[in-house]
Amino acid sequence: MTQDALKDAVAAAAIDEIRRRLDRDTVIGVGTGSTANLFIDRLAALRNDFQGAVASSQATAERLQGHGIEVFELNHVGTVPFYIDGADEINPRLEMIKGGGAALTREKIVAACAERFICIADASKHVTTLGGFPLPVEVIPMARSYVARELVKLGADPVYREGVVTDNGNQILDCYGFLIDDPVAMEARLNAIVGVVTNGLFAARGADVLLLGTEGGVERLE
Ligand code: ABF
Repeated sequence: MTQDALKDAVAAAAIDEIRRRLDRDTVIGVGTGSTANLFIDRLAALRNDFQGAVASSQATAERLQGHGIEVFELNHVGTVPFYIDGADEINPRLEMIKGGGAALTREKIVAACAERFICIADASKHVTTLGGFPLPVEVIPMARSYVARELVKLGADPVYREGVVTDNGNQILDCYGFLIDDPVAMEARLNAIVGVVTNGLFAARGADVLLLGTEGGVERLE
């Protein structure tokens, strides 16, 4: 199976996971990236079964709207029962690295509001230890060099993702070479650097369910 076929299989599994729990008042959280896009495309068929969605990026909002799904501002929404999103890496404790698509801050905010985070990923994302994928850190532009120096002190090799401006008007440093043996502690440590908006570790609030696309079928880990 191709990686795209595995992504589509988990998108379909996510639809199965939520479809019986939707009602006309439900607003769901929807993530960003190619796996999330496949989920959005399948969600279109259910558009009359729920109220709408909160989007983790402008790109996702536009794709949802293109399918006739209403997009709500998070501040106007009460409970978000589900947040469905991909990941760049996920470990057996369902802690993740996210942000390869530069949408990490809004993803983390919507995830924080969600009762259940359903991660959809192909098998290549499943790792024993996080850190093979460079860890994205969103920074206030004027703090970029300062934050980079602080990241070097922590053992990383940060690289400025040139030409990328986040939906929040900020910049991204991709941290290579980090040893992430304690993701919860590392997430908090990075958040404490002045000028950091968000880092791509989703460990304090990881996923609740992982739908993992493998050659043998979709595995459900909780
Ligand atoms: C988002 O999409 C990100 O946090 C992550 O960077 C990425 C995963 O991308 P894809 O689904 O395209 O592999 O969820």
